[in-house]
Amino acid sequence: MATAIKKPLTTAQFKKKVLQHLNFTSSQDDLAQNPTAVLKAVCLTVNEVVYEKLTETNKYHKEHKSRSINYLSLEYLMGRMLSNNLHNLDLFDVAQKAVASLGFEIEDIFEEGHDLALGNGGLGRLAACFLDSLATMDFNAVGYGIHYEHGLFKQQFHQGRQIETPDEWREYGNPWEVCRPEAVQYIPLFGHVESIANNDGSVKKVWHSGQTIKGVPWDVPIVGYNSKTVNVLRLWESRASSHFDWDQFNSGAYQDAHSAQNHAETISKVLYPNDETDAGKELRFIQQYFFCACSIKDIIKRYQEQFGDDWSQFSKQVVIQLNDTHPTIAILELMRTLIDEYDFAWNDAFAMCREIFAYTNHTLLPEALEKWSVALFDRVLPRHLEILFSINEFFLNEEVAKLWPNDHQMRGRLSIIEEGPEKMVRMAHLCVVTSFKVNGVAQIHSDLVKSDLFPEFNQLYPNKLTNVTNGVTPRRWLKACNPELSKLLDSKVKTDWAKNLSSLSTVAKFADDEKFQQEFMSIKHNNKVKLAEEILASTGVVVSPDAIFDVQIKRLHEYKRQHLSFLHILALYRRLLADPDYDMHPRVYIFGAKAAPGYYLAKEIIYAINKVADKINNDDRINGKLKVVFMPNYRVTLAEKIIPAADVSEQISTAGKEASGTGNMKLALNGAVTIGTLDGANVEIAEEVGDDNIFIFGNTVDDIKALAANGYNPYDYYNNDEEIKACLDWLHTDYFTPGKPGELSAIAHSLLDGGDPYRLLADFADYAKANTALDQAYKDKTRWARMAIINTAKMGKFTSDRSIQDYVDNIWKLTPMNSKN
Ligand code: NBY
Repeated sequence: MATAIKKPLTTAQFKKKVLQHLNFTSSQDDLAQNPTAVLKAVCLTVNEVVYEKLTETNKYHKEHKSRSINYLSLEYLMGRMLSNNLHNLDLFDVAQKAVASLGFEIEDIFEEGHDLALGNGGLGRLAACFLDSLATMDFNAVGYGIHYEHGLFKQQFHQGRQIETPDEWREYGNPWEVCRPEAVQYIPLFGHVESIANNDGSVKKVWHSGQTIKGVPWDVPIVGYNSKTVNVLRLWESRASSHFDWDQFNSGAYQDAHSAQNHAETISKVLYPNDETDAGKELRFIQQYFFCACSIKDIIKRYQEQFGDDWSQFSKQVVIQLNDTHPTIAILELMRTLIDEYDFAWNDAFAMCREIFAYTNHTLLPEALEKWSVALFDRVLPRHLEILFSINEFFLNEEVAKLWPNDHQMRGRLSIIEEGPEKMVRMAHLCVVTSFKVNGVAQIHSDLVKSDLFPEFNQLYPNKLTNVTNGVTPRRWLKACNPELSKLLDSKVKTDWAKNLSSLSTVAKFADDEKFQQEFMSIKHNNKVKLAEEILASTGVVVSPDAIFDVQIKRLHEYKRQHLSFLHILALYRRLLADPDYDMHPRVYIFGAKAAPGYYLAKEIIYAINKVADKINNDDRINGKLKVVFMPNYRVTLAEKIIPAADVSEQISTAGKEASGTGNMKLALNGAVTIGTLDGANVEIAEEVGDDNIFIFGNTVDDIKALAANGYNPYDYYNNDEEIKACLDWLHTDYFTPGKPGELSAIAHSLLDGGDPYRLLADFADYAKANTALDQAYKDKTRWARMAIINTAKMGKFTSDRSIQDYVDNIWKLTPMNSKN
């Protein structure tokens, strides 16, 4: 380690502080009974170090007038914070010893912590990884988000069906966050716009709002790994602007006085649980605006504290990254503020916005591309709508018309407003028009953004569309979650691989070293033993750590094709029933996935997997060769347990549908071998590990396009493949749902009469073949060990530090702390 930061506390000092907090902050005397109190005391102890570093970080950036990146995201999937913060501050062993001397195992203390689950899936977790990298690399960054009272719902299974219960992550407080009343903001909503004529003939617009909401910021510190930085994640909570209407109260309308408060507080109450569909609900729109307005006001306030009314430095000081289109209203809010509150000319305000905003696209799925009705805009944000129209007018008349004169079709296609029975605002178009850079999240995805999603925009703005391949933080996703493997890597790699992940490539030279292979695979085995215990505890199913642990963990969605794996499991089961000696290494299929509560087929897929699992796991005829478990309540903390124990990583989306994937990176980093399609970041993973160390199968993006062009008919596969036919027919029987035939029919129906929109049947045979090859490879222990080691060794590209460096070099143009010239 080149420049290790000094350990901030000794074990004795740490223990003393923990005891002080137990005594004076929590008034706890009976320690042994109360691991929760110990957790809190440990967090408060860590906070003493964290807040001191935060103050230093702020001081440095003020003095040096550092340009800042402001990351706007409706979602942050942070998971638990303690273990990560201890690792990043190099206090892990200190805390472990201190806690042990109080009679506790540090892991048991971690188990008391709640996940901060303020996100749905990949997009929210990416934001969390990026914050970790930004702090680790000493960049001046603020994450802005919403302080949801309830994060993503908790999932239970009742007789195989998903049941959602509310997430109460801060029912008893969150030790990491601090409220910042001094930075409260007031946000206007509704009302009307008045036009006032100025003496010079121009018109001044005044927005008379109908309601004001208070935004209260909560700061969560983000601790860099072995760095000088602690940044903040600032989360906005909505409150009624005046807590109580005393006039109403005094006139006897007690209930009404409360209702305004309830209405205001509803805004930050709950995270919308849809991962790939636009909810289209008014409350969601207000959430987005509330959060954007608070964040823009805060960014301006921070700027003005340093530069006062001099706007000349604003775009040099500030860059804003929009994490998908969800925070797009921030663009309109900045325009409105500059024009209406600071008297900017329209052109100057627009030019400024075009220097400040950049947008990341995370999906090509049409149902995920956000649209809001013009009518809703008009009711909630009348002034913003006017500004939006003015941007559209400029765009169509000054830019579209120049390149495509008199082309009405083109105007209609590119317009920010979609005409139709109900006029809609295309949020992505507003983003592309106003941002200076637009990026996709893996090379193949960014290429498709250019060629299929926004080809005309790419013509109009030739250098705007670009790629930044996603990454994951190796601190959480290797160092903290897989301590044994980390130690082994420490022994072989001289530099600090957690900060320089490419240095792991040196372990590739041990890929054929018998001793190293043994050490590597015995760590995997130990991790599998631990996961097997967890599986038994959460599902009641006994699994053998000698079996292949085959993992598919991600949100449940048809395009991710959990049901392709499910269909293949049925096929394997059928082969085993036909021939109990069927040659296959025992395999445990491990699923983890939440379905959006309103997504019918996703929930049917969960049910079907659970029902088939019940049958298979209790069938003595197949000699335990096949097991299937669906672990409930998949979340960051569960991922941290599953990933180190995975042998196989299932990344089997329909080519062209998964923008990137990030679980694929985490699993490969921990030595799992991917079976996957040429989709998202799988393509780049294959490039890094080489064809011998990954199982690629299925139709490519071009093949998938050709299938559609030739008139895709799923019945062709059904009628010509006896195995497909038998498995689909099986679903209509009561074999898996005794006495209730047809309970699993929905899947078969969607694949046949539903047209198989995600082309499962077209990929089935090749998937089955790849699985056979995988099975053969696993049986050769040396070969498999080599593959697993190469996967870990070659993941250097996929650290989120590299993603952040790409953003910094190509989009944000930041300078880190202490590297000023
Ligand atoms: O973003 C995911 C992509 O599917 C995945 O391929 C990629 O690796 C990851 C990070 O770039 N997208 C995702 O997680 N999206 C959402 O969670 C999401 C949430 C809300 C809405 C849409 C998508 N929404 O419309 O409200």
